Amino acid sequence: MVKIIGEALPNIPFEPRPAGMDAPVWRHSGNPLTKRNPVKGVARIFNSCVVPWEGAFVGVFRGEKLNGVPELYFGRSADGVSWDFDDTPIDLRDEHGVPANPAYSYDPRVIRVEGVYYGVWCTDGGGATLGMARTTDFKTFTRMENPTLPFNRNGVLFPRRVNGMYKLLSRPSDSGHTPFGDIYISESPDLIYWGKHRHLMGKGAPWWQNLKIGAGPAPIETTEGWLMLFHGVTNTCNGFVYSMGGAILDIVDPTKVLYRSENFLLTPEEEYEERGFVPNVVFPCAALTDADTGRIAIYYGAADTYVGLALAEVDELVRVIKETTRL
Ligand code: BMA
Repeated sequence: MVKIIGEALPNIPFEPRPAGMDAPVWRHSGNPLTKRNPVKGVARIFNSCVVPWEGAFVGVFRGEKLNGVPELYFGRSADGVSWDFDDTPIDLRDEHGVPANPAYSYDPRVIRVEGVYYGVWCTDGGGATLGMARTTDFKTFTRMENPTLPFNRNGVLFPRRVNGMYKLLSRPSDSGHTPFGDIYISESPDLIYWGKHRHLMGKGAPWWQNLKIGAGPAPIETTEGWLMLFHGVTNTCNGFVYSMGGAILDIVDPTKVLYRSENFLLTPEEEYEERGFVPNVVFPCAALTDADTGRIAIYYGAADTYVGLALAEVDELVRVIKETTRL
């Protein structure tokens, strides 16, 4: 039986798999969790990140304003399903309290490492690159050094140091809609200086991920290794299609990919995933886990318009990834 190594989260938002369905990942009945125009001045909220906080949940959300520019908005929820959002973007400050708000911000990933919550997101650094900030109270957010040069996206920190080093997944890209992309892994002793960059995983042969891939939620520590959910993209005559896949990385040396699912685990099938600002997108960014039950709740962006919630159980998810592995 595969187990999650981590904390219990008895109030994880979860529903059992619908009767008659055999896929390893299913959707929450409350989907989509957000509607269009969710906040005054914000047209769409999607590709967002949720963490447990003081018995409830908070999140950092990608909010696309009426001028089309994305910014990060703070949200809170008692149950992880119904959300209240601030109506102004998060105000980032530097170490001296001076405003440090970039021109745009999107696709945040937030994870707690040793008691501090770190956010990594895509932002302007003279071109699209990764930004990083930290908070311990979700009231003040301190901007840190950008961990990468342009062009880079899909930055994801591991939830703990491995062999004493912080680990970061990223996806070098270009200044546009990037018709290529593999996942890399880097390490740092201090979250400032990054090195030992390694190619982790290339785009896959199976067609759903044959254009590019990018990391999703922070890797989940399990008894079989790091469970890494990611997005894979294919191109069609009508544009890109984004699906979710899964891989398992070695727990001691996460530069080693042990297993990788040949098949997608989630692909656009519901109307809110197939129709929206960008059709045919499921884009996972966060996962809540309950170590006691093995339950996993995956927050994903749907059609660049809504927040969706997908559910899974670790034992079955890892079994399916292993059984369908094609490296
Ligand atoms: C990617 C990113 C994501 C977005 C996706 C689909 O390149 O920009 O934010 O969800 O495209 O449009």
